[in-house]
Amino acid sequence: MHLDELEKYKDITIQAHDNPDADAIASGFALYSYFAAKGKNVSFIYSGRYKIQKTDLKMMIEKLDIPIEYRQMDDSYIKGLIITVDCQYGAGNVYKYKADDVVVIDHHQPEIATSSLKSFEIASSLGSCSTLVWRLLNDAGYSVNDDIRVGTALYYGLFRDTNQFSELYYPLDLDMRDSLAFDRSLFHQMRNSNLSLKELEIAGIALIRYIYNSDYHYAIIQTQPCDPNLLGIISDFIIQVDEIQTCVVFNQLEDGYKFSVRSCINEVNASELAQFLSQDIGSGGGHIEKAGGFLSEHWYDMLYPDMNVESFFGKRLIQYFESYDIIYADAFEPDMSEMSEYLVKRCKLGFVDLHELFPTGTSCILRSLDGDIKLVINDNQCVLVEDDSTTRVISKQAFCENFDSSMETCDLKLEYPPKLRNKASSEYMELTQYMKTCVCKDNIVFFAKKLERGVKLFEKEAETYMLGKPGDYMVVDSLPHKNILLMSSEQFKKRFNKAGE
Ligand SMILES: [Mn+2]
Repeated sequence: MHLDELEKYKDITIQAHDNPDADAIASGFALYSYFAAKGKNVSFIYSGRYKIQKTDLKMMIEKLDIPIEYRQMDDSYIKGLIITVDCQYGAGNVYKYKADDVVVIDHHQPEIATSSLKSFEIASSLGSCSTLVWRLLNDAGYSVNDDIRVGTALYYGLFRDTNQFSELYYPLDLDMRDSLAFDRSLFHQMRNSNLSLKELEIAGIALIRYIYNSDYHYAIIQTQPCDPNLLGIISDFIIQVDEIQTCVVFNQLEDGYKFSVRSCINEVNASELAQFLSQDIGSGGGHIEKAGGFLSEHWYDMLYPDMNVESFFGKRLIQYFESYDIIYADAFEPDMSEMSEYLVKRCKLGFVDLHELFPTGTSCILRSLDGDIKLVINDNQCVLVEDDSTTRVISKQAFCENFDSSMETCDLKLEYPPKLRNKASSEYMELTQYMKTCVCKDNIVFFAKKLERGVKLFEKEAETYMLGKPGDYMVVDSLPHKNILLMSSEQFKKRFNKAGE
C-alpha cells in the first residue's frame, strides 16, 4: 500500500486500539501529522472501557502535543475513511465503528478477513507498527526527521514494543532506530515513568509463583495483567538464578498472550525458542539471549480451546527440548553410508565485492534478514546473496573455489535488500546496486540426507548453532575437512541434483 492512495479522502479518522500503548499512539500520531500536512480533515481517536492512565503515555501525549481523543463506545458513524493502527478493524481489541471505508495498518498476525477492507498493510515481521508507518511515510517522500515530535514518538513506540530494544531484531526496525531524530531528554523521562507501584507488586508476586522443571532447567512465570515490558524485566532477573537456564514469562493482553524468553546457555538460542513457542499461533524472535513473542488469542482458542496457557508453554518447552540432537562439528563423524551423493545445480546467486563499497580498513555493519554482522573491509571478502535473502560473507578464495563469477548485474527480488553501513559516518550503501551474478560450480560432490529429528550444529569454537528441523537436509562436502551444512528441503532442492540423474 502507498499512502498517496488514501489522499482522495477528505475526512480521515485514525483509530488506535482500545487501551492504547506507546506504539499505537506513535503510529497514529505519525499518520495524523502526514495527513494534516496534506490539508486533510483528520482526527485521531481511541475507544474502549478505559481512558489512558499510564504516566509515560500521558507524558508522551502532553509533551509531544499528540491530539488523541477518547471516544465513547457508541454506534456513531464515521464519515470518510477510518484507519486502524497497531490493530485490525473488527478484531477483539479495537472498538468497531461503522465507516464508509476501512484501512488497516498493523504489525500483528493477520486475524481478520481482509476482503472487506479498502486497503491494508499488515507486516507481521516488524517489531512495531511505528516502523511500518515510518516506512510508509518514507515511501511517500515525507521527511520524518523534520518533526522531532514525530521522531520521538516513533522511537518510543519501537522501544516499548521490543522490550526496550532488547527483543529487537528485524533489520527495518534497526534502520529506524538508527536513523530517527528524537528528543533524548523526553525519551529518558518517559522510559523511567513506565511502571507503577502496582506493577512493582505484580513483579513481586510473580517471582514467588514460578514453575521450575529440573529435567530441562527451565522456569515459567505467569504475571497478572501488567505492562508487557515488565515481562522482560522479570525474565532478566530470574535468568540469573543458578539453576535456571531458560525461562518464559508471560501474561494475558486483550488480544492474546505476550511472552519474554531468556536463555543463558549456548544450546538454546532464545530467538529460535521464541519462534518455536509461537509457531502457528503467533510470532516470536529476538536475539541469542533475549527474545519475545506474542500468541494470538484468536488462533490459540481455535487450536487449544481446552488448554490453559501455562500448560501450553510447559508442553511446548518439553517438546522443544526433546526434539533435537546436538552435534559439535569438530567431534562429529558423519555416517556416509546413510547419505546419498548429490551435485550442485548451476543456480544463480548475487555477489558483491565489499571492497567496491568502502575502502579497506573501514569498520562496517552488514545488515540483512540474517541479522547484523560487524566487519572491517579487506580486499579478500565477498558477500553472497541468495534469492531467499540469505546473506553471508565468504573469503575470495572460497568464492573462487565454489563459484564462477560474471559481470552481469543481478536483480534478485528481496524482502529486505541488504545494506552496508559505515560505522563512523553512518553512511548506508545498498548492496543490490553493486550486485553481480555468479553461478555455482557443478563439479563438487556432496553427500546429503534428510533429517528425521531436529539438529543443532555447533561449528568449531562457535557459540551459536545452525538449526536443522525434521525434513531439512544435512549436507556434507567431499573436501577432506568435511564441511557440514544444514538447509531447508526447499533450499536443498533448489541447489542440488541427485548424482546420476
Ligand atoms: Mn505494536
